[in-house]
Amino acid sequence: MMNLILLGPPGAGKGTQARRLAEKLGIPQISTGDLLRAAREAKSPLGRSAEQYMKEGKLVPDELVVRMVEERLAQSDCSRGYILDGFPRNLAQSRSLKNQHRVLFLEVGTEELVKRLSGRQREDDRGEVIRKRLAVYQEETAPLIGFYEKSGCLRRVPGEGEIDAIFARLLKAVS
Ligand code: B4P
Repeated sequence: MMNLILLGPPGAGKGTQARRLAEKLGIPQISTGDLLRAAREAKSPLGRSAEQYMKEGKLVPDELVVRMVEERLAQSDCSRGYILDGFPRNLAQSRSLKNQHRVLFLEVGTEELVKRLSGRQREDDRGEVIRKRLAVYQEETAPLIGFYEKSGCLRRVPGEGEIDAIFARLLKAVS
């Protein structure tokens, strides 16, 4: 059973690489960003609650995201493992995970992140929202690096360069 966490700043390529890893390893990709965007499109109660936070580049409240992830992980396709993409994003979320995980940290410099996000057309990829998301990452998500490093389950993977080359590094890190 392979339970993976893809950790990294906004725009690090978590989604891009998680999709490839999921296909290669035959386990589902669970992207909290994608699940929240789908809930928003469906105008479900969760989607309505999440909308304003996402628009402003803030984290959606933990209780909503944790419940959403718990429900997703309880589905049968996760029994052989899964890839968490964008979760956990703070220590409280990480404490909600019961299983052992291997953590892959995609390292990308700020300049490159801003370039990538500015080139995308998503609603939350506008100048001041990008800055907010990067600040939230530094404050809330970056402490997870030390947390997982101390427990010995984190591998650092350089996330700049060709998508194929980064994918090969990730595969090596999990093999
Ligand atoms: P996410 O959907 O997780 O957005 P992200 O961190 O920006 O994306 P990612 O790192 O996956 O980047 P991608 O591969 O797309 O979150 C969006 C929002 O949802 C958050 O701000 C928050 O409000 C909410 N949310 C999500 N999870 C939450 C949680 N757990 N708790 C609370 N709130 C939560 O790549 C970015 C771009 O770079 C793409 O255009 C891609 O094509 C490009 N790219 C990728 N790799 C590249 C490479 N090697 N070279 C050049 N470009 C590359």
